[in-house]
Amino acid sequence: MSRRFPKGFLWGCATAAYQIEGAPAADGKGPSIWDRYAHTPGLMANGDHGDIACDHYHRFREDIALMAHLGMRAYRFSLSWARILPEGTGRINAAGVQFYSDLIDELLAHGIEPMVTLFHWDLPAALDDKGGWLNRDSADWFAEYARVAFGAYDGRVKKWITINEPWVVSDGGYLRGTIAPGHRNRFEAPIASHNLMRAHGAAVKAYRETGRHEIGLAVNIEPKYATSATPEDMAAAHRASAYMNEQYLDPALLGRYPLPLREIFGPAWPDWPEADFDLIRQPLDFLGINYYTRAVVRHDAADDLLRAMPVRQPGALYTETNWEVFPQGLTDTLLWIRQRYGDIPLYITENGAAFPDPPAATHGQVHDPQRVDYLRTHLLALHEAIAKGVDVRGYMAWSFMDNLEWSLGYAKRFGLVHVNFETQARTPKDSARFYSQVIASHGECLGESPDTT
Ligand code: PNW
Repeated sequence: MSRRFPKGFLWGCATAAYQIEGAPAADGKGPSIWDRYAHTPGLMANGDHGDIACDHYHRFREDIALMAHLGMRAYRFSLSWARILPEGTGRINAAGVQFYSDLIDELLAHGIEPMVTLFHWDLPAALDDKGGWLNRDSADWFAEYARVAFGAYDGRVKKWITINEPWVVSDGGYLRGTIAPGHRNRFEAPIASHNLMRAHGAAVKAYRETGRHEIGLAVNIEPKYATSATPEDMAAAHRASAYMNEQYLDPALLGRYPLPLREIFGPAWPDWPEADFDLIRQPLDFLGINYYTRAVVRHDAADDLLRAMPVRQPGALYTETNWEVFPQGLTDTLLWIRQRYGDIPLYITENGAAFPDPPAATHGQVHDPQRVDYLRTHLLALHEAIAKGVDVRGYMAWSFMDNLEWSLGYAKRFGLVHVNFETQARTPKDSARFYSQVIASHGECLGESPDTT
């Protein structure tokens, strides 16, 4: 069977500002909640922080040259809101606007299409001081920032993403406290989610006033399978999916929340103004899907939010972040999206894995056979969904290079390119070379590899 991908399929890789840039106060940048969180003792693995990270702020030209050398056709990155608006609203920082302008020009000069995420978690600290995503005004703040970005870059940027993974922001940032701003409050989580979705809607609405290209939302989707066919386990899987997946896609695409959320949050579930759903549900040009893993769950009352517990799969391969490698979940996810939400153009905006790499590169090589295998099997799974008619238009590998894996620090390496964080040396791993071949052959070379799906 031919593994050729559709004509015009966009091959690329992805990063996010706080994970790679460093330079947290350069050229007038304001602090973000990640600058604060990472400098709060005890919150980050190994005391890591993003002050230097991959020093991409100063090395973006070399990084883009390397992307071009590897054959990337697209690059998904995020803007740091506080570089552009140091206080989140109001005063525009020209030097911050210029940085991304230069970055975009450099990409275009190398024939690489920019895909820009407006918000990948680094909220300006000044806005957190006003309640952050718990404040209903956050939708207006975000629309104001989005307008500045559209005004500066639309035309050169043809693919925009409003928000990356609202679930992770709400669950990690407001419910479990595992990422910034580090709250642990069941009453806050649905409010943060709701305002993130209102902000998404407000930015899309703003884009329609002036925007000339495409805008969408990026969600993390993790299909939930029941460990048995008992009604209890099936209901547990249903709740888990409503919480992680439908909580965001339903309001964005159907204009309502899935029913199980009321049961999950109980008294912490607010009554939302009906008009909010008109704002949230905006016609989208595409949807970005971040896929890493699945979960198999069983009913368990010990989990007091979802009454669903993940069950470890014997014999399965797990990554360094403890995620099961399950390529078929990508096919299932894409088919499920079409079935539940209808035909909408899709991009895989993230997919990848952390594996322990051998220490860098004495002979300029980093062998990462597990990541090569992860990529190959997931690309085959993606191809299968496309062959079944799902409209997937591109694939962005996570990540271009090793970077700050948020509170897990630098030890979890997702990069196609190895980064030595002492010397800042970049070394393409075997997976980068493999991906180059995939791109060059338009997927054809996947058919020649041992088919392990
Ligand atoms: C994504 N989950 O985060 C982010 O968009 C990236 O910035 C991050 O580096 C990457 O995945 C790898 O972790 C996620 O628990 C974090 O399901 C957590 C989950 C999913 C995605």
